[in-house]
Amino acid sequence: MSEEKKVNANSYDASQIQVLEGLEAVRKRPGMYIGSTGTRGLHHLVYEIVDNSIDEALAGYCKNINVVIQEDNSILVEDDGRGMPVDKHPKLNIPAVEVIHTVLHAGGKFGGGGYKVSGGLHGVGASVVNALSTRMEVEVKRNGKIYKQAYERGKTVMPLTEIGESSKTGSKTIFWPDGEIFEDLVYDYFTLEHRLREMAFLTKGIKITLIDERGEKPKKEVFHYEGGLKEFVRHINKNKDAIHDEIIYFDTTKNGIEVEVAMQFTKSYSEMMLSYANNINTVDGGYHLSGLKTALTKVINDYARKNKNLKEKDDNLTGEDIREGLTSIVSVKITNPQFEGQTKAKLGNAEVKGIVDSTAREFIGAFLDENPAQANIIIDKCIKASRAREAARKARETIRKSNSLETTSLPGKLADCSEKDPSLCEIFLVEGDSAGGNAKLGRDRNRQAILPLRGKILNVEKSSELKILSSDEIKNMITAFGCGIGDEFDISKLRYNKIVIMTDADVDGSHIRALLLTFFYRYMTPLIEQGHVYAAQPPLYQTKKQKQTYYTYTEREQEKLLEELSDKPGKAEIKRYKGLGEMNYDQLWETTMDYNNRTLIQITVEDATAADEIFTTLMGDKVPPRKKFIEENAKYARLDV
Ligand code: 0RA
Repeated sequence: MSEEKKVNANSYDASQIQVLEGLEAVRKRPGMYIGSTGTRGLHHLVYEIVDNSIDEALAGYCKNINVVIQEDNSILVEDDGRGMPVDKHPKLNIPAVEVIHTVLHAGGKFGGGGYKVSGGLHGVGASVVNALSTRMEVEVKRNGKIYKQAYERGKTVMPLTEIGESSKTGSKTIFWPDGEIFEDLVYDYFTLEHRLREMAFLTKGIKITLIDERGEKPKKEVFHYEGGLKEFVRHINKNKDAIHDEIIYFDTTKNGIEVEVAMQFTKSYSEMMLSYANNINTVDGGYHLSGLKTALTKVINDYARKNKNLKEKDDNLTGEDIREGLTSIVSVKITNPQFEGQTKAKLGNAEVKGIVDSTAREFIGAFLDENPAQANIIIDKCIKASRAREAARKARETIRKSNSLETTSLPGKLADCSEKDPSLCEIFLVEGDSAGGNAKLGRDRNRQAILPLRGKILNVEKSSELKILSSDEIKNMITAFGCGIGDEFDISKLRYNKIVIMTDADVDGSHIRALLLTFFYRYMTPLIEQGHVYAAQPPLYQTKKQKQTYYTYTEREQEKLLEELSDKPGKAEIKRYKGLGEMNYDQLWETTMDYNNRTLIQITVEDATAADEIFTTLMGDKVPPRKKFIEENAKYARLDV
């Protein structure tokens, strides 16, 4: 046995065995560490590694991070930080870089200094990524040298070795996710692009380069924002109409807590408030977000009173009135973040509220005082929103009264089902009267209701609540579902367990679907959150050969089918469906509605930013981006949400 192996053998003491057991635990229950073994978990591996480089940037040592999706779907992450430490860990007697990659929860235990502010949803570190990869290679440039180490499924297979010299410093990691763990090993460029861009917005000045080496033409994008959140708000608002030019912005530190805020008001009717704690998107908000809301409501009302936009007799503007059309982002960095709630996506540090509140009051107040013209435009919008909300409240009241007066007043166009237990019922929202007619004939009358929708439904992104409430198509849906709308929405009254959107598999169909989803997302949020909304998948092709009929739902399925059928004699008759209306009622039932054969896609709101981005790209005030989006995405058979 070589000298080196002996040393390794000696260090295989109790603590080493614990190490291996630790990583074994990760492989046994990967979901506990990275959330899932699906696509999300697969992408999470990248964020874990990039987070470590972001930490090095936050500590002030790293300016550039490169992320490469390599041809074989392995991932390379490289930074120009100090390089991971290579000195021996005093107790474990192995190099620090090896500890980082083989000991669970070793992150941040070395060297002291600086605090770990970054971190993915789980913040589990490089050792978990290592455990879930068939192979991982790490290179460190430090002390004038280049070191390398390699691991397989978490176990060290190459001791730390000097492989060259360099005057630079930095760290490079390559990993190959394990097919025994993950259901799918293919990385999605747009998912990585989205998260890396977000990370760059949140880390002012960092330059993150994403390269995709798969495919014939390598793709490359650089995310570099000196303006931080200010540029993030501009990015989100690029397809909205802002009502003032300058973005309200500040970045300050108080009591060791860094607070960065950016906001801009737009003509949109919805609000978009993002919040982050240590670069983690706190989708359920928390004390940073409530601090900002409190400050904003107070500052705007104070200003409106001081400037007599609000008279003495007038009520204060509500937070909702003020936030209509607002895009805002708050990001805090704190030493001991407490993440609460079921999804650990709510910031629970109470001390943050007062700090965000006081800093935001000071800065937003100063902005209004220094920019009276912009301030007036903003206050004016808030007052208009307040009046519109009052009018909408009255309209809602009228709808509610008319509903309760005649409880049987279901819309005339609705073909309801006979079953009374909502958990067994479904409603199909069908594009067009002819497809609606076929769906009525083909359905299971007992459990399936049909509501035909005529043409385009109202674009809720561009319409006031009052206008929305006076649209017939929308009123029909509200009455059919039975839950009301907006703040008064009551999911316990839902009359159907599944709401199935059934549109043509073309651009118009996906537009109508997007309009419906926008409406549900804005006004009936729990419907989507609780998974009641589905999209039907009508077939793209019907293929007949030798008296057999086949239906396929994607281009790829059709290609496969034709390949399989090519062995058989005879000619295949192929029909491409342009719309639901081309199918007979029995075909519609068989391919799209029959519980046993159909595929329904459940709609979830996985990422509010991405959804809003798509909704506003599709629905926003400016037309050209929308056209471009539809053209780019029309070729994908999948849902564009
Ligand atoms: C010096 C000391 C510490 C970490 C690093 C450098 C470092 C780690 C990584 C991970 C990816 N890139 C990196 N670049 C530098 C230890 C700091 C601590 O544990 O608090």
